[in-house]
Amino acid sequence: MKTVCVMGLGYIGLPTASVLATNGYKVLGVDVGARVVETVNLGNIHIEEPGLHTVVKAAIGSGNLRASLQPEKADVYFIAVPTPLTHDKKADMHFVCQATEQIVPYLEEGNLVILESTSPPGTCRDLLKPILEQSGLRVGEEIHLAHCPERVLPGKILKELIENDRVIGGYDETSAQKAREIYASFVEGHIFLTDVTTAEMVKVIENTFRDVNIALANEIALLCEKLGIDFGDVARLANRHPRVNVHTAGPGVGGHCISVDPWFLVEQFPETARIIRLARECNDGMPAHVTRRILAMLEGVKDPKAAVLGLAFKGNVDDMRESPALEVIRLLHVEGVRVSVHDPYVKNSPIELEALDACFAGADCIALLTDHNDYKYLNPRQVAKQMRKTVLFDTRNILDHKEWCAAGFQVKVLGSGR
Ligand code: SAJ
Repeated sequence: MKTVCVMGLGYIGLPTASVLATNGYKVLGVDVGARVVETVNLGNIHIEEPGLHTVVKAAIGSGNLRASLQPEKADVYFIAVPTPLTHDKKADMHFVCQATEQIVPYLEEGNLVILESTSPPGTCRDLLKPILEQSGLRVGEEIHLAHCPERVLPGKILKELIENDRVIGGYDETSAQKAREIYASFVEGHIFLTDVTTAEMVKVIENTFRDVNIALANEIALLCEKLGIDFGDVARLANRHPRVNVHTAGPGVGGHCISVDPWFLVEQFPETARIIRLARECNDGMPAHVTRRILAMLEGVKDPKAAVLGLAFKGNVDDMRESPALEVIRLLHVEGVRVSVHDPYVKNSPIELEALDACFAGADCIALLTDHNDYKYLNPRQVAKQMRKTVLFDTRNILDHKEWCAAGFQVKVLGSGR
């Protein structure tokens, strides 16, 4: 098992392909984007992720990693393509199907196919197996199939790829054992073997668990606003209990995972997955709440302008997929507010981004929507000079509010009724 083909060179596929290549495997990375293939072949990266450029450069330099638009024969195939939602909140499996269909002509007896993409429980058994068997080879007999869901946190991908425990679901025992062999070459965490459907459910549940907990935090934040108290104090003090872990409230849940995966269960089991649906709706409602609070701050202002800090879905990453900031900006536009947006990380944004000075110039309020570290180093006195009205709305509760108050700002915090 020495040659590997990784389908998809995104946030998961590219780090996985590079780490495999630096661990002695001959790896071909396949992507549908010609620009992605070209960039990787030059040893460069098309996504922002700490440490990734160094590993890709080393992998390409060693000759063990190449990128191409087409797959080739290999011992092991990884499928690491997106599983987004359709507009009606159903799992869109067409990238997974396409990537699987693409490898069918190259399959040979003894090959192993590993699905890394987060997928609805039942995907390997009901969707992948029939496609793979178009090769004439039987899954579980002549070819092997496993699900090993990725678990890495954007911003810490390389560390977590190596250090996190992994769950491997095998279509059968041999598939699981073969998949373990390849992961054991670079994973330092524990590796747990189970069946494919359990592994699929484990992954979806991990993200659902987080979504439900964030929804609870957001609901508590709304209650605190009504009570005229501070969510930050409530969460900090409640978390002194040994079995309580209130999560962080914020403007909503973004990214390609947590805001997506719980819907897979709602789609499959609409009658049963009730808490899961409610949590999704609660988190999806946060941008509208944030917008209402911004509008209240701008009430009475003629031709108001809001300075939005952060477009990415969370701090210190360039990823704006499903970012709550996008929805807040859209809603503010609908209400006739002029919006000026800054983000130090995001590239190729469909929304025009501005430099900090242009963003603050003549603004009537600042809405901090993403917890990028850069924003902690802003000088509130300098910022105040540029603005028309000095109001700050910190939806992530990350700034030094005393300092901003001292610079003349009226400071509002999400989850605080004070
Ligand atoms: N967020 C909150 N409050 C919190 C935690 C997060 O509002 O207490 C928000 C963030 O601002 C962000 C969103 O939730 O908008 C999601 O961010 P995240 O850091 O929780 O997670 P992701 O989407 O970057 O990565 C998650 C991780 N899953 C879990 O922690 C269970 C990661 O391990 C997965 O590999 C990844 O999803 C994935 O690809 O599935």
